[in-house]
Parts: sequence; structure tokens; C-alpha cells
Amino acid sequence: MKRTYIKELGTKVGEEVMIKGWVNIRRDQGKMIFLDFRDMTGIVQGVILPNQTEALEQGKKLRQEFVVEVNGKVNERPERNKKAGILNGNIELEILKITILAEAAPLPFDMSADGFNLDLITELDNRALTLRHPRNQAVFKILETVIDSFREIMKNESFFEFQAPCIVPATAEGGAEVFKIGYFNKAAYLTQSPQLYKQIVMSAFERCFSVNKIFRAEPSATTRHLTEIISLDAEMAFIDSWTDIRDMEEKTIKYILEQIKKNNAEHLKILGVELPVMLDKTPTMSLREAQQKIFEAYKRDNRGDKDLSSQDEVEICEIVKKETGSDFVFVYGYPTKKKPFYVYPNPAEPEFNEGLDMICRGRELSSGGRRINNFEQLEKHVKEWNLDPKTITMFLQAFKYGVPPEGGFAFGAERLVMQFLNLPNVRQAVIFPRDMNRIDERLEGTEGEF
Ligand code: AMO
Repeated sequence: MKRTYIKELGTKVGEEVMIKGWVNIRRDQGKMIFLDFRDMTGIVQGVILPNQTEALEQGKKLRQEFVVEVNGKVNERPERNKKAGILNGNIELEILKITILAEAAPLPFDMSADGFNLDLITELDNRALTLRHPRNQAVFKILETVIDSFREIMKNESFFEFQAPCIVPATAEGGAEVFKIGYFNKAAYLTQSPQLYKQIVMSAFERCFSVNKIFRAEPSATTRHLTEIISLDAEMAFIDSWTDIRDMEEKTIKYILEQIKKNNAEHLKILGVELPVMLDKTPTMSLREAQQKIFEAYKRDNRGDKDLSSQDEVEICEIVKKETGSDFVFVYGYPTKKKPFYVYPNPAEPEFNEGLDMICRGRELSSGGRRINNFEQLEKHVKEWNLDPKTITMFLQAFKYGVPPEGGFAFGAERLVMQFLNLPNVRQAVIFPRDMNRIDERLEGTEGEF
């Protein structure tokens, strides 16, 4: 008999079917055994009735995660047992025959829907098993939609996709958060950002994007920092102002949110979360305006600070939410000297730049802005930022030969999922997270985790 996927069972009421999957849970009730089965499409409840002696014998051998092939009849549940709003809530599989395809060792913890409540260390220490839980699968299906829909919107907007290198000769973002690697007898780095490469590709293709791994040697273990990140990067030429970058970012996030709503309704339900609210026009303010608002609302005086602290990010989002209902806010105009050399200084006030961050529900989701496109100005910045021009020769070469006014942005895919789903820790948005304390296994000498 041909396999039927669990999601399709609703269309087979009254028919005999064969399904394959895992035992999600077993409940013995008097002379009957109830079994929930799970495959990649969903979950269904099955029941072995007292007259099915052979199936009952098999059923007694089953534990959670046994892999089985099951023959049974799809029955409509009696009215009082119907569960509205969940897949297969109106049907049940009357089990006729069970074949065990693979056995599973007793589980180290409860994996049932209600009993699954692990601390993150246990969860990650048992990733091969916890990845099977529908809650986790819901998160990673949404991550998949985020990446797919980023690609789609970029392609719809005529951006060219390229793959940026991971081994690089220089550090794009500056700072100490870079992994140095032995490269034969020389030193090289793992890329912190495809920044310089996307600008080179943009100078030839006008619009480009990449979905790339980036690496940050974050020396502190926080709830929002990873060492290996999926970076969703875009760069576009012929802009009139940094606001064109903001508008493209906004359009991108709107599209991603729409696609999640469309493709992941059941996953959002499993997680019990509401997506953040994005208005037609996302509130936008300068760093100084944001600091002034925080001062007025919370009496914390950070006016003059070079950046928003994480507390500031939380507070400015609270203020904007209260004032407008938006869960997003753009903050632009950071001190030029405190940001990477490529960010465009505001001509009217060169000590502030035309860089911007998108903040959502209290955390930064992206950075971006206008870039310097004039060769002489770029060379000047390279000197002032104490960079060695020899390490970015190829980048400078592009600008020597004519580059239009341009800009771009980058989102961390995991941060995006974390904020969209209100996850308390960014590691929950990654199947195999890397941080200073973990590469699959906890690293030796590690005590705590975050
Ligand atoms: P930035 O350094 O702000 O900008 O990084 C862009 C976005 O990447 C994500 N991100 C991280 N997520 C998890 N853990 C980390 N350690 C981490 N570091 C960064 C965040 C952040 O907003 N080249 C610029 C982008 C540009 O201007 O186009 C850049 O890399 O979501």
C-alpha cells in the first residue's frame, strides 16, 4: 500500500491507509492504546481497539520515537471528541497493523507537547533529539521562510545574488571581533561581513544581495550574540538619499512578515506568538532625537553617547510603541568616527553619518545606510581609520573607476527570528548555534553558558 502523509489523512475518511513516522506519544487507557504519530507533515492520533490483539501486542512494545509503519482506517471522531483548529482534530486512525522500522532508546526527558520544558543547555546538549520537537521545528520553518522570502523580495526588486567569500585578507567592520586563521604560512581572517565584496559587486551589477555566513569573535556570552551568523545583505546603487535604503529595508521586512503570515500560520499557532506590527511608514528619528526622548520619558541622560545601549534600544521601542503602535523604529545619524570607514558622513554635519539601524521590540535587527562613493573621500577615511590600503586594494579599485551614490543594509537572520517570535535567547533561533562556549558540544573548561 502507498504511504499517505499525515497531513492528507483528513481527505481519506472511511478509507484504509498506510502511514510512516515516529511515535510521538503513547497513552494506555484500559484495554485500548492511544498513539500519536508524527511525520514531516504533522501529527495524528491513532487508537488500537481491544479486539485488535496483534496490533495491541505490537503497541505494548512502543515507546516515544520508535519509527513505525502503521496500517489503519481513518475515522471521523465523535462530535464531543473533535478538536477545532488543529490538524486532524476531527479524525482518528483506527490502527489495524503496526510494523516497527526502528527502535528508540528511552528518552532522557519528556518530549510530549505539554511536558517539553527544558533549559537551553539541556536542549542544545541534546540537539539531535530536541530538533524533533514541533516547537523547534516551527521556529526553524519560520527561519526558512525568512531566508526564502528575503531572496524572493530581492529578486523581485532586481537585485543580483552572489556568494561572498568567507576567507578574507582584511577585516571589514574593524574592531577585535575577528577570527584569525592559519592560512598556509600566512594569516587570514574569517569574514565579519560581506560588506566590501557587496560594494564591489554592486559597482558592477547596480543591485546585489547575498545570504552568507559571517563570523564574529564575540568574547562575551550574551543572549543575543552568536559567533557564526546568517547575514542577509543587500547593496544598491543610484540612490538619492539614505532614506532610499530605509525604504528598501522597510519593504523587505514587510514582505518577509507577509510571507511568514501566509506560509507559517500553523507554526505561529504552535508557538503562540504574534508577529510584530509594522506600520505603513515606520517611525524614523536621529540618534540624538532618540536619546532626547529616552531622557524625557525615563530620566536617563544618555544624550551625547556614541550609540544606543541595549537598555536604550528597549526604551526607545517602548516609547515608539506607545506613541505610534509600531514595533519597529529606524534610528539614523551616528557619530562618524565611531562607525566603519565606509559609512557616508552627513555633508551638513560631517561629525554625524548617514548610517541607520532598524530596531524591533528592543533589539537591533539591522545596520545599513549610505556609503562613501567618492574615491578621494574614501582614501581619506582609510587613512583616518588607520587601515592598510594594501589589504583592501580590490575594494578601492572599484571606487577608482566610478561608483554611483549607493548604500545597503544587512540583517542577522537569527536576530530577526528571535525578535519576530519573542524568543528570549538568539540560540533558540539556530539549529546548531556557535558561541564562545559551544561548538556542538560544550567546550572544555566551560561552566555556565550565557
Ligand atoms: P552589523 O555589524 O551591525 O553591520 O551587523 C548587521 C546585523 O547582523 C546581526 N549581527 C549579529 N547577530 C548575532 N550575533 C552577532 N554576534 C551579530 N553581529 C551582527 C545583527 C546586526 O544588526 N556591514 C554592516 C551592514 C551594512 O551596513 O550593510 C554590518 O555588518 O542583526
